[in-house]
Amino acid sequence: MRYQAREVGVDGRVRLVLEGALTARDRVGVQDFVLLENFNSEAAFIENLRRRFTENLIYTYMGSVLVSVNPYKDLEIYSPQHMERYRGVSYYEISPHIYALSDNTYRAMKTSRRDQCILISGESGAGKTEASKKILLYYAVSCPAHQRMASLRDCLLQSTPVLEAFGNAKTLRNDNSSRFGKYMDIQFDFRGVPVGAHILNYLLEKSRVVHQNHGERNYHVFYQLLEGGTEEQLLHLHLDRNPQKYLYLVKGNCPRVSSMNDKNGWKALVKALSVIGFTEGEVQVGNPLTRTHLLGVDGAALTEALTHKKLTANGEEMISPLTFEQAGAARDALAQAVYGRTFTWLVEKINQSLALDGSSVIGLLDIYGFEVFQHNSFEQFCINYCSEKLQQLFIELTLRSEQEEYETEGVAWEPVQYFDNKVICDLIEEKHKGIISILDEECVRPGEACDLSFLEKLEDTLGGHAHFVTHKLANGKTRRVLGREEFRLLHYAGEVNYTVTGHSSSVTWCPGALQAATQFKNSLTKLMETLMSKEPSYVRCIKPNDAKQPGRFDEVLVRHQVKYLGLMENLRVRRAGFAYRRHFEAFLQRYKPLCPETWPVWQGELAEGVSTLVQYLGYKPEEYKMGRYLVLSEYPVPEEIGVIQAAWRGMKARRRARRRRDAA
Ligand code: AD9
Ligand code: MG
Repeated sequence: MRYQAREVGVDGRVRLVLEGALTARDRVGVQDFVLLENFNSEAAFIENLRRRFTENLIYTYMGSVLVSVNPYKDLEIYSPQHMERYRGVSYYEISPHIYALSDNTYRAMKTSRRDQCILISGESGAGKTEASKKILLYYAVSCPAHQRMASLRDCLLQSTPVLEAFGNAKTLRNDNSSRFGKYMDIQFDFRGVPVGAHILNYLLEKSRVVHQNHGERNYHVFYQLLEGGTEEQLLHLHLDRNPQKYLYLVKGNCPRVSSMNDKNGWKALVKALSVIGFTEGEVQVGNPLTRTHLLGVDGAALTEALTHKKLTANGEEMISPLTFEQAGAARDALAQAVYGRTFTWLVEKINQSLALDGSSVIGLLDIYGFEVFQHNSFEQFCINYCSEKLQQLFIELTLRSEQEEYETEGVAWEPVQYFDNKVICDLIEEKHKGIISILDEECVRPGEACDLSFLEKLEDTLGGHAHFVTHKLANGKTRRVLGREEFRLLHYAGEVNYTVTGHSSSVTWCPGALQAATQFKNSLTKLMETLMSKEPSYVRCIKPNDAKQPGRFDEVLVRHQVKYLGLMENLRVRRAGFAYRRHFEAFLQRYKPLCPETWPVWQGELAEGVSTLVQYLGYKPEEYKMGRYLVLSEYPVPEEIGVIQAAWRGMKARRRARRRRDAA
């Protein structure tokens, strides 16, 4: 008798499927793309995703990569019972889940003692932040903890509502869009108990504080405060409940979001702040952009500073009034600076409450996703640049390193071609001739730095680049019309037109971007180094539709993401080699009860033991390869679940019987 495959039902149970049997697989697809019969076909790949999505099976593996499709509805799959089900179980034994990935990463950290990281990617609204919250929840709830660690656990979990209130906002792509990047190190002690954490935040989108596009909102916290704050609090802050009364909240003309409850958001925020240890005074002043006395400055002095400028001419200082627009710009700049500092201060406070080093680390990266709007400014440029870097890291670590592993193991394979987005990363960040360098130079140029001269400089330097287009360079040959104040980048994930001039001074490139771009580039470089030093796991998030609706699977949209995420290439690399690989020792240890020659102890060479075992298990020669240290096969030992369990059960029963006999 021979099992063809195992499948995991909707109930999470494993069934062994007999050869030739018609299965539920036709309905729910395969749980690992590696098992797809037609693994070269993009249509089959998408059909598999669709089938599973329809059955509420939002997770699918591709080897050790977890692909996740946003269900846009709450699924009953994240309970403590589910956590329990995934604890200590291997990938293939139970239906794919974000908890399985969390648990495997945790165990890898414990057994290998190597730092791990989980990289979550996907475009805006694909489900990255939700995934990262589930992972955090899994570690907070299911890892062993000491009594005194209970407070750490609470701080860990409560950091999310605080950072989301101040750092997330409704955009056209996502009602709860992260407007900052977040990398969190979770520290574990040698027993695997979480003992501390540290958060690094990346470039908060500050222009949102003073300007929102139509249909978008400012940061959640403002609406939460107005909706949920007590009369007393609002009085103290001189605030009116109606958000439409505030210049900084009306621009998007969207005070309410149907999927959000601002009143509850406020309650959650206040609770979270107190758990983390903010004092009552801090909680109130923590809401910036109010009256001058709350900023702790003299009102008259501030007014003077915001409406006048100091000039030095012929060695003499002169004070001259600003125009209405200039004064507005000064006020906006101040508001953004205050908000930016408040955010940094919040992160510092949270870090203080979590500070404690452990012996190993799991890093969790949830960063803003690729986004395209009608108008894209400097901040979209940074966000999309970040997305490019993350894709580059993925390519580096999976497509490239995986192929190199076959080489090291001496296994023959057909090299897989893929699009390497390094060319776009270089276009943005290369020294002297990348966009960021040019921007920097333009911003420090004596005289009036201007957005349009920046654009001209870009044209001069990057004119011939395949991924860079402007109105002048396009010669009318492009699909979407380009304005005279725009340049277009052909990103790995799609085309984006960036406007170099802004609708207000807050969103222009020069000199507002001065240093910011270089700083951002440097912090990203550092982040990539941190991630490279750890063993990575991946969650690739896919957005099923643009309407934020449950049950809708837009094939065109999904196909586009499958393409640019490089999932087909990723699968080909997995399949070209062997999906399943284990070190000789681990393989022998696990499967030795299945073969009389290797049980209970194999005395000879490890490789020989493994060969003996696979041959005994009936593997055909083309179904496995012996590498230098690894045994690679197309599928895991099929009988793994049923037979191994039976074997171990038998062994335990025999041992019990022996003990009973000895006792007697
Ligand atoms: V952005 O780049 O920060 O704009 P994300 O982070 O990728 O984006 P997010 O996790 O915020 O997207 O998901 C968007 C919305 O989809 C959430 O607010 C939920 O309403 C919905 N979502 C995402 N994942 C899940 C899930 N596993 N279960 C239920 C989900 N709903
Ligand atoms: Mg997010």
